[in-house]
Amino acid sequence: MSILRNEIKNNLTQLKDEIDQIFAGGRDTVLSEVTVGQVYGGMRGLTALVCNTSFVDPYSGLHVGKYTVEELADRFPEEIFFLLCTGKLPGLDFLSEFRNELNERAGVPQYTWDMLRVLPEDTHPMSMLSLGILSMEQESVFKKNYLKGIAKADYWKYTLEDALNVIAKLPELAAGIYRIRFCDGKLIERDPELDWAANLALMLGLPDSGNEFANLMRLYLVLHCDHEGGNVSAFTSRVVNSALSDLYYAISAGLNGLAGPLHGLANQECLRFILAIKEKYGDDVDESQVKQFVLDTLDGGKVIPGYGHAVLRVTDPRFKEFMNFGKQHCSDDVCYQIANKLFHVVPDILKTYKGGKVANPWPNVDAASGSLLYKYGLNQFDYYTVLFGVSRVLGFCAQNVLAQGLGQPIIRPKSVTNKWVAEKLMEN
Ligand code: FCX
Repeated sequence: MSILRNEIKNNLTQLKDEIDQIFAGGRDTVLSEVTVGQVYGGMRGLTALVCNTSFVDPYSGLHVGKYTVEELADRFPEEIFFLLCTGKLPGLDFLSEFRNELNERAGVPQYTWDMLRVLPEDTHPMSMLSLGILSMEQESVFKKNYLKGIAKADYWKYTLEDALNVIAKLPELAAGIYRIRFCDGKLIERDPELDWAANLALMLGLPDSGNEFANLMRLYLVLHCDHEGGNVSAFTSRVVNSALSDLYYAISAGLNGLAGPLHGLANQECLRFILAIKEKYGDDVDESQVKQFVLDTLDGGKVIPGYGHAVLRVTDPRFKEFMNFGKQHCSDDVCYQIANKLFHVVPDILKTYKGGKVANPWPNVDAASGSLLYKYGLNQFDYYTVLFGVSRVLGFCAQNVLAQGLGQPIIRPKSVTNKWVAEKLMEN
């Protein structure tokens, strides 16, 4: 923990220096203009936020710190959390220190399990995850200390405490939700000798769960960790935390955004899509049949899940990493093969669909991940976004710790009415 805390401190010093220099260069410099279309169009393409944990280049995809996805695919999620918070990868001594830290903080309270067990049987696992986190809110170290009175400069330290407490409990909470919702409800104990992802793999208790599945979990938790600041879940989490609502509130809120079908839920829709193709045409489905299925889906007014992106304009490098894993470990798996066939046919179809209106016809991260999870026996699609959420919490935590460390104010953009916009147009 001391390694992490010291490096966050160094990172904050550097980020503050950079901001001072930027301000000295011109606080009033215009960075971006906003059009009427953007105001009514989800603020797409409007540069109005700073996020120093990661950024998404439309053409080379996600960068965490200065590293591309390809450079990070073999790392542990714990190392990625360090990178998100500090801007650098940790040395060799970090992983064991961090494991000890998480071991001390692990353990989901009994009242959380009791609450999860009395929910209706068909409660969505994402609701369970969000509720599970929120149920622990009164444990917030930030909140307790804020009530006592703490210096603003120290907010980040207490936010980090909350972050570590949540991260330590997450694999157990997420796996427990799976066991309660889809299995016999018996929880599997964590192994303090295992890393974060391997523990999650262990506690899920899947029949095929072995080293390969633990490796898939490591990759999964690395690839979904963060996607800069403007996506629905990260932005929601940041907005909530900017009101000094503690991380439990902020994480729960971010997860609620992730649960939407245009965001994190798309991965469960992707596998459903793949299985529907398999069911209609059988295991030997060919590319022309896949193409027909895609065209029929579009004719039915539905989107092709796993394709398109608000920022990316190329094949998502995270998709490529999952497909590489599939090629290595399950190239003969039918779902993997259908995902591959979709990749061959969908982009060309979307390029001309709606007169070329689809800004990005290429696959995003969700197009591949479900088929791999399914292969290892995780066949409850409703659960997939929980895994996305476990990973994305790393990004929520890092973004909020750094924002508090930089003393960022409450977020409050100005909204206007149609009348105001119309009058503005008349003026021009
Ligand atoms: N299939 C069919 N139509 C699509 C499409 C797709 N995969 N992607 C975009 N379009 C359509 C849009 O529906 C829109 O049509 P409309 O104007 O008639 O409503 C038009 O193309 C322009 O949209 P576009 O600017 O390309 O995309 P947006 O930035 O508005 O939306 C998402 C981006 C990701 C929401 C959109 O591409 C989509 O719905 N994709 C399918 C769902 C999905 O995969 N989501 C996961 C995204 C991501 F990975 C994540 O955030 O988790």
